[in-house]
Amino acid sequence: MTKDGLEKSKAAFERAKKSIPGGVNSPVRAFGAVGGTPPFIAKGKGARITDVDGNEYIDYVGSWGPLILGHAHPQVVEAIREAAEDGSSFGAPTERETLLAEEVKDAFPSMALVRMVSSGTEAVMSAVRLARAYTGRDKIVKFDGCYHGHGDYLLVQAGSGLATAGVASSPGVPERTARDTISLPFNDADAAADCLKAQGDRVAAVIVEPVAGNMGVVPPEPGFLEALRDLTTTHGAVLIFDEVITGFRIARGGAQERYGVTPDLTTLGKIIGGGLPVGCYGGRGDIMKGIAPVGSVYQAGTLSGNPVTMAAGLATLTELKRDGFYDALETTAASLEAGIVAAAKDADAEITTNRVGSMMTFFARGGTVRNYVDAKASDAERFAKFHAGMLTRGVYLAPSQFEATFVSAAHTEADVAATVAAAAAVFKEIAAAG
Ligand code: KE4
Repeated sequence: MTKDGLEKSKAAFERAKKSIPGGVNSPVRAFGAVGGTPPFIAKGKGARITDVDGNEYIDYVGSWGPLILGHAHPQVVEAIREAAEDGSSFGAPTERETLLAEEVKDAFPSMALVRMVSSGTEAVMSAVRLARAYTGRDKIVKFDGCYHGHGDYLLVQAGSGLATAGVASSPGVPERTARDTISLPFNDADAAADCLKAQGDRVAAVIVEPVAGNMGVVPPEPGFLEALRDLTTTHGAVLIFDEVITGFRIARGGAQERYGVTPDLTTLGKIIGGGLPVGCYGGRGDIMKGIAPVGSVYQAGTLSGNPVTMAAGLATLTELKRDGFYDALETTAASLEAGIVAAAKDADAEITTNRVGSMMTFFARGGTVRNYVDAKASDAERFAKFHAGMLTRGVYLAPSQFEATFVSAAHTEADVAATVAAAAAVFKEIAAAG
């Protein structure tokens, strides 16, 4: 490492800022929440990434979820090469799109019909438009701390009163758009019941991350998802599971397999593209038939179903079907959680850990974290110190308290041991600094 090991990244960051807002193509990458210079990554292999200064890190971001197999998996690289040599895009139907759609349907039986798009945002925007067309209603119910991409009507946070119209969470989103979105506390089935009782006949859809990943990992409490299922059925609203993170992550069939609750529509992304740009939405045939060209709900995309992306996704999903894949992932993830928890205890560092399968979050606070209010009560400064300490010890964590730590099939017990040792040192360092 050079002086502070990031000289080339610093130069790269300054240069990038001259051409790209904030020097990044997605805000969280700028390390705003944790400070310091974001390492510019040169390459990745398996569970490790290397920055432009030659520093190597054990990677727990995994491109924010897609890389469940780790970086540059041989099968995925070969599939991309082979597909690319036949042409990168045609804007015409190809058989690989059907093959990936069939793989998705096999894992998600609730998805009778599937439409591929190029991002999770696009998948969610399309699913919401479809739900509004299907019901003839305008209102959308979401949950505080859940993120569903940057579509206007989902960049909305809770309004002043519970179940009242939401307020835009970004400039540029018209208030009249935000007014149709209601944001309720996650894990609050009573609030959802009250909301739908009062205005259920105007609600087109309830959309939820069935396991929240965007306020940090927050699992659904027993009965919460079941309550949303019952309420949406009773009031004729469409239940949308946003499984962009959880799909193929916490089980091959995502949260709906793990918790046994079946939504009307599902959105996917990330893992199904094997690291290439992708999104997809699908669900009940009677709803999906509303989509053009069968129905009149318009949605389109130049690179939707891109053959190279489909090839990367197919190679990835094929690996996930290997016997014992998720059992092995669970073993590694459980080992990491136990090690970090023990290290924190040893150093009298107060943390709360939420984990579902190979996605987890270590909150810089004690007690329980069951919703966004709890998550926001974490000690942001202590998290930032932990993040920085881990980075200098070669462990690359998400640069935000409100994200997930992802374990991949490429992480080894040795990686876990090295990570836990780094955490033990950082917890002690923070404690000693007072
Ligand atoms: P994309 O448009 O970024 O592909 O997907 C949007 C999206 C939709 N739904 C859920 C549950 C999501 O988590 C996301 C995107 N996730 C974030 C990180 N939590 C992407 C990282 C980023 O914004 O840079």
